[in-house]
Amino acid sequence: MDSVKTLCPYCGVGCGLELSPPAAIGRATNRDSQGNPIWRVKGDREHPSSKGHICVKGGTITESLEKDRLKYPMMRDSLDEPFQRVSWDEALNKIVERIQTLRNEQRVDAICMYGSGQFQTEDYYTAQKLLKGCLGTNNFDANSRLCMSSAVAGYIQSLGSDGPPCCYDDLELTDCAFLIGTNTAECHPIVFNRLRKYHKKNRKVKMIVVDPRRTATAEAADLHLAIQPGTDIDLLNGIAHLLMRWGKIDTLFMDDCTRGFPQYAAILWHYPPELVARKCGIRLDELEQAARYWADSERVLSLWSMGINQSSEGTAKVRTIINLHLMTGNIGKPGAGPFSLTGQPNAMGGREAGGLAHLLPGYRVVKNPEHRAEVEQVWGLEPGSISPHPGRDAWSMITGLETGDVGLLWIAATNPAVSMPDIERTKAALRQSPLTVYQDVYDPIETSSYAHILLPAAQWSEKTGIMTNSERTVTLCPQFRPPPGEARADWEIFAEVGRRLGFEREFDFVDAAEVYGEFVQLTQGRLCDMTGLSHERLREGPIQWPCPQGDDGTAHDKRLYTDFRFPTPDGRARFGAFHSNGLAEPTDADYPFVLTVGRLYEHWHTMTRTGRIEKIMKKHPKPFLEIHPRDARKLGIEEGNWIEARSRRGVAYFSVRVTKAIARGTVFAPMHWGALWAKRSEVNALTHSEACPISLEPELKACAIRLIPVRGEEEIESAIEQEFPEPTPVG
Ligand SMILES: Nc1nc2c(c(=O)[nH]1)N[C@H]1C(S)=C(S)[C@@H](COP(=O)(O)OP(=O)(O)OC[C@H]3O[C@@H](n4cnc5c(=O)[nH]c(N)nc54)[C@H](O)[C@@H]3O)O[C@H]1N2
Ligand SMILES: Nc1nc2c(c(=O)[nH]1)N[C@H]1C(S)=C(S)[C@@H](COP(=O)(O)OP(=O)(O)OC[C@H]3O[C@@H](n4cnc5c(=O)[nH]c(N)nc54)[C@H](O)[C@@H]3O)O[C@H]1N2
Ligand code: SF4
Ligand SMILES: [Mo]
Repeated sequence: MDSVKTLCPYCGVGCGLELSPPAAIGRATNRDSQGNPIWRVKGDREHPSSKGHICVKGGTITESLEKDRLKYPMMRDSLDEPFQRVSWDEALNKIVERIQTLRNEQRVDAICMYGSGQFQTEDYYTAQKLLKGCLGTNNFDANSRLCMSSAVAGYIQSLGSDGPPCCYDDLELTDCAFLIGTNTAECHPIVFNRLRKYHKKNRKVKMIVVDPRRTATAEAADLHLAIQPGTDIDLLNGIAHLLMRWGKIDTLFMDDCTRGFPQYAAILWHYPPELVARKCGIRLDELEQAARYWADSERVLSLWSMGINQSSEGTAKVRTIINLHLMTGNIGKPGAGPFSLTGQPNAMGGREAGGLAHLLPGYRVVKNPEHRAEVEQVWGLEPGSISPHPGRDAWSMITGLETGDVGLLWIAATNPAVSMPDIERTKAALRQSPLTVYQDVYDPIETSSYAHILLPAAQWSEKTGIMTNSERTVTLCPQFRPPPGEARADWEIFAEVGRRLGFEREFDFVDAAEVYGEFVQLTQGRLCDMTGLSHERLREGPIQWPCPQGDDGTAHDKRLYTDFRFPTPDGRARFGAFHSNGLAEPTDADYPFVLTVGRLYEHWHTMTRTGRIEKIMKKHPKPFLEIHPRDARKLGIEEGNWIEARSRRGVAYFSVRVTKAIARGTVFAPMHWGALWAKRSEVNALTHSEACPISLEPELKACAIRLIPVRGEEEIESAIEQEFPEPTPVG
C-alpha cells in the first residue's frame, strides 16, 4: 500500500498529513510504546494550509490509535451494574424502542443528542437529518457550544452570516497582527509559526497579544497587554475611543458598507484612556501603543479564540472586535479581517452542517421559515416537519436531566464528564438520566461511568469523511486502517437507527460519499456553497469554499466580502454597541483569586489520546496551578507544594508552579486532567455555568476561587476520602 494523504484530526489549523504504512518502512518500522508497528506521519507538502508543517500532536497521532479501544457494544440497566457485552442488534433495538416510546408519548423533545467538532461532516449531517428532520426535535447540540458558539453568533449578528472571512495567506500580508484571547503558539502552532516567521523577517510588522498570562504567544509579541480577565470590551472600546479621537477611522467605508456607527460612537465616549487603562490593569502608554499600531497599519488581522468566546459576554466581545475592523475598513482585503481560529478539526464542518441547536445545514437557522422549508424540501419531508424552536443547548441538556425533561441523552465524540462546566452538578445530573447512550472510541473514559449503553465508534483513519479547517479549506480523510472489533462510523450508526425507526428512504446511503453528496446540495446558493465538491473531487486534493458547481477551486477569491457587500438584508455590516459587564463571578474576600483555564501544547483536551502517548505524559505527568511569586509568598507556598482550590461549587488539588508569567490575583490551570488521569484535579469542579445570553457559551475561562495550602499528598488523600467517593472508570 502507498502512502495516504489526510488531515490531522486534532486542531482547527487543519494540517495535511502524509502517512506511510508500517510495512513500507521496512526494518526501521515505527513502533508505539507497546511495540506495535504504527503508521509513520509526516507533513503533506502539498496541503495548501500547512505546506508540510506539523506539530507534536499531529506527529504522534498514530501512537494513540490502537490503545484501550472500546470494541463492542455494551449495556447495563443501571449505573451501579457492570456492563455486559451485547450485539449491535440488542443495543440499537434498545435505543429505537426508547425513541419510539418517547414519540408515542408526544415527547420528541425529550430526545437529545450531544455531539462534537470531532465528528466528520457526514456524521454531523446524518445526525441533523435524524433529529431535526425525521424526529422533529432540534435537540442536537455539540461541544462547539463550549467553544465556537460566540464566534458564530458574533459573525451572524455583525456580518449577516457565520464564516471566518480570512485565510492563512493573510498571516503573511498583514501590517499588524492583533491576537486577543488566544494562545496561538500552543494551540494553533502551525498558524503561529507562519506568523512568527513573517513577523521576525519584517521589522515593520507589529504583533500585539492581549492575554492575562504571558504565554508563549505573548513572548513573541511587540506589545503584550496583560489585561485583567474579562476586561476585553473595555480595552477594545478604549482603542476605538483613541482611534476616533485621532480621526483614524474610515468614514468612507462606514458610510457605504455599515450601519449603526452613531450608537457605537455614543458609547465610546465612556471609555477614555485613563479609565480604560485602570480597569484593564495596564499602563496608559501600553493602551496608547496598541491604538497607535492599529492607527498606523493599513492592514490589521485579528486572531482570537477561547479567551474571547468562553465568556458570559462572548458574543459582545466578538462583535466589539469586529467593530474595530468595520471602523477602520479592515475587512475584505488581503492581510486584514476578524479571524476566529476554530478549535476542533471539524467544528467548521459542524457549523456548515447545522450542528448546533439553533442551526440547520447550509448556514441556515431554525427560526427562519424559508430556511426550514428549503431543508424540508431536500429531505423530502412534509412542510412543518422541522420545529421552529431552537433545541436544547449543551447546558440545558444538563438542566433538562435535573428536571426530568430529558428522556434519552445520546452523547458522541465528547467527554462531558470532564469538559462541561460545574462538573459535580453535571455528574449529578448525568446520574439522573433515564437512558444515556455513549458513543466513543476509548475505554476507560470518564463519561462511560454515566452511560447505560456504550457504542464503539470508528475513529479518524478507520472511516472516510470530510473536515473543514479554520480557513474554510475542505479535506478528505480517507479510511486506511480497519476499525477494531465491531466499531462503526458515527454516521452509519445514526443512519441505521434512522432506518430501524422506519426512515429507510431517508437513510439509504451506501457510503460516506453519498452522504456528502446530499449535504452539499443544501449549500447551493449559500455563503458556504460547496456544490462543486465531492469525495471524488477532493481525492485530488483539498479545496477552500465557497466552491460552487463549475468552480475548480481557483475561480473565487480566498477571502469573503472582497466586494464589501455583506449577507445582511441591506448588504451592510452592523456595528454592535456594548458596554462591558466584566466577569460573571467577580472575586470577593472569600474567593479572592480568578482562576483561568486553558491548554498545553502537547496535550489534547481530556487526554483520551495524548494521555496514552508516553512521551507526552512524560513531559506533562501531572496537573498544576500557576501562581505569581507574591501571591505564593502570601500564602506561604512554594514551587512543588500542593494546594487546595475551592470555588462555590467544588474543590480540586494541584501542584504549585510559581511564575511571573501570571498576573497577581489570577491563577491558571490546564483543562486536561479528568478523574481518570489524576485524583481530584478537575478544573471544572471549580467553574460555573453562567453563559453569554446570546451564544449560550459558558464562561469556562474564569471563576472565583480561594487557595488553601495543604501539606502533601497524604493530606490530600485523606481530604479526598472524607469528601468524595473514589472515581470508578469502567473497564
Ligand atoms: N474549564 C474549561 N473547560 C473547557 C474548556 C476550557 O477552555 N476550559 N474548553 C472547552 C472546549 S473549547 C472544548 S472544544 C471542549 C473539549 O472537550 P471534549 O469534547 O470533552 O474533548 P475531547 O477530550 O477531545 O473528547 C472527544 C472525545 O471524542 C472521542 N472521539 C474522537 N474521534 C471520534 C470519532 O470519530 N467518533 C466518536 N464517536 N468519538 C470520537 C475521543 O475519544 C474523546 O473521548 O472542552 C471544553 N471545556
Ligand atoms: N495543544 C492543544 N491545542 C489545541 C487544543 C488542545 O486541547 N491542545 N484544543 C483545540 C480547541 S478545541 C480549542 S477551542 C483551541 C483553544 O485555543 P486557545 O483559545 O488559544 O486556548 P486556551 O488556552 O483555552 O485559551 C487561550 C488564552 O485565553 C486567555 N484568557 C483567559 N481569560 C481571558 C480574558 O478574559 N481575556 C483574554 N483576552 N484572554 C483570556 C488564557 O490565558 C489563554 O492563554 O485550541 C485548539 N488547539
Ligand atoms: S497544528 Fe493542529 S492540525 Fe497541525 S499538526 Fe498540530 S494539532 Fe495537527
Ligand atoms: Mo474547543
